[in-house]
Amino acid sequence: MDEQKFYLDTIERMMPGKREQLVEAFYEFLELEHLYGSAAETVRTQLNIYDNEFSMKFQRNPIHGIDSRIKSPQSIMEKLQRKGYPLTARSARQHLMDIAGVRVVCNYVNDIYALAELLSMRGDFKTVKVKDYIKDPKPSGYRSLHMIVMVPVYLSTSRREVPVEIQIRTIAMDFWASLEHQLKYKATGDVPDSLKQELQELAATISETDLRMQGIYDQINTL
Ligand code: 0O2
Repeated sequence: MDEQKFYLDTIERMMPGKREQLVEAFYEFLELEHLYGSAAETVRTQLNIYDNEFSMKFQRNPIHGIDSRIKSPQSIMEKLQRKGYPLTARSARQHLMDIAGVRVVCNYVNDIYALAELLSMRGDFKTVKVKDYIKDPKPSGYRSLHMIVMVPVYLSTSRREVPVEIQIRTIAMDFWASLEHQLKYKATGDVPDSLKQELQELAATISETDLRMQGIYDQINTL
Protein backbone atom coordinates (compact mmCIF):
# COMPACT_ATOMS: atom_id res chain seq x y z
CA MET A 1 0.00 0.00 0.00
CA ASP A 2 1.16 3.56 -0.73
CA GLU A 3 2.95 4.69 2.46
CA GLN A 4 1.62 8.26 2.42
CA LYS A 5 -1.98 7.02 1.97
CA PHE A 6 -1.48 4.68 4.91
CA TYR A 7 -0.39 7.56 7.19
CA LEU A 8 -3.21 9.84 5.98
CA ASP A 9 -5.79 7.10 6.58
CA THR A 10 -4.37 6.50 10.06
CA ILE A 11 -4.62 10.23 10.87
CA GLU A 12 -8.22 10.27 9.62
CA ARG A 13 -9.08 7.29 11.81
CA MET A 14 -7.39 8.77 14.91
CA MET A 15 -8.69 12.32 14.50
CA PRO A 16 -11.68 12.36 12.16
CA GLY A 17 -12.18 15.66 10.33
CA LYS A 18 -8.68 16.97 11.29
CA ARG A 19 -6.84 15.33 8.43
CA GLU A 20 -6.18 18.47 6.37
CA GLN A 21 -5.04 20.53 9.37
CA LEU A 22 -2.67 17.81 10.50
CA VAL A 23 -1.20 17.26 7.05
CA GLU A 24 -0.60 21.02 6.77
CA ALA A 25 1.07 21.11 10.20
CA PHE A 26 3.24 18.14 9.21
CA TYR A 27 4.48 19.89 6.04
CA GLU A 28 5.08 23.14 7.95
CA PHE A 29 7.35 21.27 10.36
CA LEU A 30 9.18 19.61 7.46
CA GLU A 31 9.78 23.06 5.99
CA LEU A 32 11.01 24.30 9.36
CA GLU A 33 13.44 21.41 9.60
CA HIS A 34 14.83 22.13 6.14
CA LEU A 35 15.18 25.88 6.74
CA TYR A 36 16.83 25.65 10.17
CA GLY A 37 18.96 22.66 9.12
CA SER A 38 20.29 24.73 6.19
CA ALA A 39 21.10 27.66 8.50
CA ALA A 40 22.99 25.39 10.91
CA GLU A 41 24.89 23.89 7.96
CA THR A 42 25.89 27.40 6.79
CA VAL A 43 27.32 28.17 10.25
CA ARG A 44 29.19 24.85 10.34
CA THR A 45 30.70 25.53 6.92
CA GLN A 46 31.87 29.01 7.98
CA LEU A 47 33.43 27.62 11.18
CA ASN A 48 35.27 24.94 9.20
CA ILE A 49 36.60 27.62 6.85
CA TYR A 50 38.06 29.54 9.85
CA ASP A 51 39.50 26.36 11.33
CA ASN A 52 41.15 25.32 8.06
CA GLU A 53 42.50 28.84 7.54
CA PHE A 54 44.13 28.80 11.02
CA SER A 55 45.56 25.39 10.29
CA MET A 56 47.06 26.59 7.01
CA LYS A 57 48.44 29.89 8.36
CA PHE A 58 49.41 29.04 11.94
CA GLN A 59 49.62 25.22 11.96
CA ARG A 60 47.01 24.88 14.67
CA ASN A 61 43.27 24.25 14.91
CA PRO A 62 41.24 26.41 17.31
CA ILE A 63 38.25 24.08 16.94
CA HIS A 64 38.25 20.66 18.54
CA GLY A 65 34.79 19.67 17.27
CA ILE A 66 31.47 20.96 15.93
CA ASP A 67 28.07 19.46 16.56
CA SER A 68 24.68 20.65 15.39
CA ARG A 69 21.09 19.70 16.02
CA ILE A 70 17.57 20.78 15.12
CA LYS A 71 15.13 20.81 18.03
CA SER A 72 12.67 17.93 17.72
CA PRO A 73 8.97 18.80 17.10
CA GLN A 74 8.21 17.40 20.58
CA SER A 75 10.80 19.61 22.25
CA ILE A 76 9.59 22.64 20.22
CA MET A 77 6.02 21.99 21.42
CA GLU A 78 7.14 21.58 25.05
CA LYS A 79 9.02 24.90 24.99
CA LEU A 80 6.10 26.74 23.31
CA GLN A 81 3.70 25.32 25.88
CA ARG A 82 6.01 26.22 28.78
CA LYS A 83 6.23 29.82 27.54
CA GLY A 84 2.48 30.05 26.81
CA TYR A 85 2.73 30.51 23.03
CA PRO A 86 0.47 28.91 20.37
CA LEU A 87 1.58 25.41 19.36
CA THR A 88 2.21 26.00 15.65
CA ALA A 89 5.21 26.11 13.33
CA ARG A 90 4.57 29.83 12.72
CA SER A 91 4.65 30.51 16.47
CA ALA A 92 7.89 28.47 16.78
CA ARG A 93 9.50 30.62 14.04
CA GLN A 94 8.32 33.76 15.79
CA HIS A 95 9.23 32.94 19.39
CA LEU A 96 12.02 30.34 19.51
CA MET A 97 15.60 31.31 18.78
CA ASP A 98 17.15 27.91 19.48
CA ILE A 99 15.42 25.65 16.92
CA ALA A 100 18.80 25.39 15.18
CA GLY A 101 21.73 24.84 17.51
CA VAL A 102 25.45 24.60 16.77
CA ARG A 103 27.88 23.62 19.51
CA VAL A 104 31.53 24.47 18.97
CA VAL A 105 34.15 22.93 21.23
CA CYS A 106 37.44 24.85 21.33
CA ASN A 107 40.84 23.96 22.69
CA TYR A 108 41.50 27.20 24.61
CA VAL A 109 39.37 29.93 26.22
CA ASN A 110 40.84 32.66 23.98
CA ASP A 111 39.75 30.67 20.91
CA ILE A 112 36.12 31.02 22.06
CA TYR A 113 36.24 34.81 22.00
CA ALA A 114 38.27 34.88 18.78
CA LEU A 115 35.68 32.74 16.99
CA ALA A 116 32.78 34.74 18.41
CA GLU A 117 34.38 37.93 17.12
CA LEU A 118 35.02 36.45 13.68
CA LEU A 119 31.39 35.30 13.43
CA SER A 120 30.14 38.74 14.50
CA MET A 121 32.34 40.44 11.92
CA ARG A 122 30.96 38.38 9.02
CA GLY A 123 28.86 40.88 7.10
CA ASP A 124 25.76 38.79 6.50
CA PHE A 125 25.60 37.09 9.94
CA LYS A 126 23.77 39.42 12.33
CA THR A 127 24.48 38.80 16.03
CA VAL A 128 21.29 39.64 17.89
CA LYS A 129 22.12 38.32 21.37
CA VAL A 130 25.18 37.21 23.35
CA LYS A 131 25.07 35.51 26.76
CA ASP A 132 28.48 35.12 28.32
CA TYR A 133 28.14 32.31 30.84
CA ILE A 134 31.95 32.13 31.08
CA LYS A 135 32.33 35.57 32.65
CA ASP A 136 28.99 35.13 34.43
CA PRO A 137 28.40 31.38 35.02
CA LYS A 138 24.91 29.97 35.65
CA PRO A 139 24.11 29.07 39.32
CA SER A 140 24.62 25.39 38.36
CA GLY A 141 28.24 26.18 37.41
CA TYR A 142 27.48 25.96 33.67
CA ARG A 143 29.98 27.88 31.52
CA SER A 144 29.72 28.57 27.81
CA LEU A 145 29.39 31.51 25.40
CA HIS A 146 25.98 31.64 23.72
CA MET A 147 25.23 33.71 20.62
CA ILE A 148 22.08 34.05 18.59
CA VAL A 149 23.04 34.82 15.01
CA MET A 150 20.66 35.57 12.13
CA VAL A 151 21.91 33.58 9.16
CA PRO A 152 20.77 34.09 5.55
CA VAL A 153 19.43 31.02 3.74
CA TYR A 154 19.02 31.30 -0.01
CA LEU A 155 16.07 29.21 -1.21
CA SER A 156 15.16 28.82 -4.89
CA THR A 157 12.74 31.74 -4.81
CA SER A 158 13.53 33.68 -1.64
CA ARG A 159 16.14 34.71 0.93
CA ARG A 160 15.28 33.95 4.56
CA GLU A 161 16.91 35.14 7.80
CA VAL A 162 17.08 32.25 10.25
CA PRO A 163 18.24 32.40 13.91
CA VAL A 164 20.89 29.92 15.02
CA GLU A 165 21.96 29.47 18.63
CA ILE A 166 25.73 28.97 18.73
CA GLN A 167 27.20 27.61 21.97
CA ILE A 168 30.99 27.95 22.14
CA ARG A 169 33.00 26.36 24.96
CA THR A 170 36.24 24.57 25.76
CA ILE A 171 36.73 20.79 25.88
CA ALA A 172 36.72 21.01 29.69
CA MET A 173 33.50 23.07 29.85
CA ASP A 174 31.88 20.65 27.40
CA PHE A 175 32.96 17.64 29.45
CA TRP A 176 31.33 19.18 32.55
CA ALA A 177 28.14 20.24 30.72
CA SER A 178 27.49 16.88 29.10
CA LEU A 179 28.05 14.89 32.31
CA GLU A 180 26.01 17.32 34.40
CA HIS A 181 23.19 17.14 31.81
CA GLN A 182 23.26 13.33 31.91
CA LEU A 183 23.23 13.31 35.73
CA LYS A 184 20.28 15.72 35.87
CA TYR A 185 18.45 13.58 33.30
CA LYS A 186 19.18 10.39 35.25
CA ALA A 187 17.94 11.81 38.56
CA THR A 188 14.31 10.85 39.09
CA GLY A 189 13.70 13.50 41.78
CA ASP A 190 15.53 16.67 42.74
CA VAL A 191 19.33 16.46 42.80
CA PRO A 192 20.46 16.80 46.48
CA ASP A 193 22.04 20.14 47.40
CA SER A 194 25.32 18.44 48.38
CA LEU A 195 25.71 17.07 44.84
CA LYS A 196 24.77 20.40 43.29
CA GLN A 197 27.46 22.02 45.43
CA GLU A 198 30.00 19.42 44.34
CA LEU A 199 29.14 20.02 40.67
CA GLN A 200 29.59 23.79 41.17
CA GLU A 201 32.99 23.20 42.77
CA LEU A 202 34.05 20.94 39.91
CA ALA A 203 32.95 23.58 37.40
CA ALA A 204 35.17 26.11 39.20
CA THR A 205 38.11 23.67 39.19
CA ILE A 206 37.60 23.08 35.47
CA SER A 207 37.53 26.81 34.84
CA GLU A 208 40.81 27.25 36.71
CA THR A 209 42.34 24.39 34.70
CA ASP A 210 41.24 26.08 31.47
CA LEU A 211 42.98 29.32 32.51
CA ARG A 212 46.16 27.49 33.41
CA MET A 213 46.16 25.60 30.09
CA GLN A 214 45.70 28.94 28.31
CA GLY A 215 48.67 30.31 30.29
CA ILE A 216 50.88 27.36 29.31
CA TYR A 217 49.82 27.69 25.68
CA ASP A 218 50.65 31.42 25.67
CA GLN A 219 54.08 30.83 27.23
CA ILE A 220 54.95 28.05 24.79
CA ASN A 221 53.85 30.30 21.97
CA THR A 222 56.31 32.99 22.98
CA LEU A 223 59.29 30.60 23.21
P1 0O2 B 1 19.13 21.42 24.53
O1 0O2 B 1 18.64 20.04 24.32
O2 0O2 B 1 20.55 21.47 25.02
O3 0O2 B 1 18.88 22.35 23.39
P2 0O2 B 1 15.90 31.09 26.25
O4 0O2 B 1 16.17 29.97 25.26
O5 0O2 B 1 16.69 32.35 25.95
O6 0O2 B 1 14.45 31.33 26.45
P3 0O2 B 1 17.18 29.46 28.14
O7 0O2 B 1 16.52 28.20 27.67
O8 0O2 B 1 17.42 29.60 29.62
O9 0O2 B 1 16.37 30.68 27.66
O10 0O2 B 1 18.53 29.68 27.34
P4 0O2 B 1 20.04 29.60 27.82
O11 0O2 B 1 20.18 29.86 29.26
O12 0O2 B 1 20.82 30.49 26.91
O13 0O2 B 1 20.49 28.10 27.63
C1 0O2 B 1 19.87 27.13 26.89
C2 0O2 B 1 20.81 25.95 26.62
O14 0O2 B 1 22.06 26.09 27.32
C3 0O2 B 1 20.22 24.64 27.11
O15 0O2 B 1 19.45 24.10 26.09
C4 0O2 B 1 21.48 23.79 27.38
O16 0O2 B 1 21.98 23.27 26.18
C5 0O2 B 1 22.46 24.84 27.89
N1 0O2 B 1 22.40 24.99 29.36
C6 0O2 B 1 21.92 26.05 30.03
N2 0O2 B 1 22.06 25.89 31.36
C7 0O2 B 1 22.65 24.68 31.54
C8 0O2 B 1 23.06 23.94 32.73
O17 0O2 B 1 22.91 24.35 33.88
N3 0O2 B 1 23.65 22.71 32.51
C9 0O2 B 1 23.83 22.22 31.24
N4 0O2 B 1 24.41 21.01 31.14
N5 0O2 B 1 23.44 22.88 30.13
C10 0O2 B 1 22.86 24.10 30.28
P5 0O2 B 1 18.10 23.31 26.40
O18 0O2 B 1 16.99 24.08 25.76
O19 0O2 B 1 17.99 23.02 27.86
O20 0O2 B 1 18.20 21.94 25.70
